[in-house]
Amino acid sequence: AAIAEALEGALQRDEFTVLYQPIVDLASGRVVAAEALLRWQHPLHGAVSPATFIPVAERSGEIVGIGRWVLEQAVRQVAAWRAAGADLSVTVNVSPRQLQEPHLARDVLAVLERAGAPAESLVVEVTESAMVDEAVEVAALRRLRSAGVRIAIDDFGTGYSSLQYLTRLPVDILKIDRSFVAQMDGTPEGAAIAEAVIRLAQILRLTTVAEGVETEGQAAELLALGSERGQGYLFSRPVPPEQVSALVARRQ
Ligand code: G
Ligand code: G
Ligand code: NA
Ligand code: MN
Repeated sequence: AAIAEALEGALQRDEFTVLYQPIVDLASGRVVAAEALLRWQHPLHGAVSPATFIPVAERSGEIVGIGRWVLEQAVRQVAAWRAAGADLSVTVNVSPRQLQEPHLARDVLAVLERAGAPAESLVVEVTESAMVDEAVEVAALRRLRSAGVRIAIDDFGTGYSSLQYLTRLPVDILKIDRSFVAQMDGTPEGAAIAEAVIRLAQILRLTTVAEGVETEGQAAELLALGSERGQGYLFSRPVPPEQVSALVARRQ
């Protein structure tokens, strides 16, 4: 209840910021994208994790306004990176509540147009466990995708009906949940799930992003298994946008 009250007006009081976690091409080490991750600094509660406040904002409906703000920030940021010569895309987490907004796809495309960013520079990330799989949500994703926005399934493999989602949702990217990456230990058993997801993605012609990559060993094993992309503390924590530019410059 304290969180719900503190959330009211947090956007207007300018308490949110967006950090970006680089996503790298595992073969070359180059930064190819960045995931926008929301941060909330409350004057009394201090830093509150999105894992805590996003579910609250979902229930109150405030996620719609907050999510829209994140999207605008991220799209303007990717336009700025591209104008500065960095060929990056940006990934934005979108909650089911947002997908149920009647004009979401139209609004997203308007934001892209105003910022002068191509639809191809945006990836919308949805969490399978949170998807209600309602016709409305699937229709919103289809509209976005037909305009050129790519769709990623976050935390793939942790939901109760992952494989079913693949047949129903328009998808471009599977993000391998970090729990499966953490299990990789150089043995076939440890890598079994990551390997199975990568194979599945290859057959379906989807891109994989391995999350939570923390060691060189994991990065090498993922690359050997055929995962194109990785994200995790090995490469970078979530950082302010200037630091993403610095990482891009360093790896070129
Ligand atoms: O940034 P961190 O790893 O603490 O994120 C915790 C959780 O919050 C993750 O599941 C992440 O996807 C989610 N999250 C972070 N930023 C956003 C956002 O802008 N919108 C939504 N819906 N979820 C977010
Ligand atoms: O649910 P989602 O996958 O979007 O969660 C992203 C969260 O994972 C963020 O809170 C981010 O800070 C965290 N994260 C990002 N990289 C790593 C990593 O390499 N290891 C661990 N343990 N957490 C990570
Ligand atoms: Na995410
Ligand atoms: Mn994720």
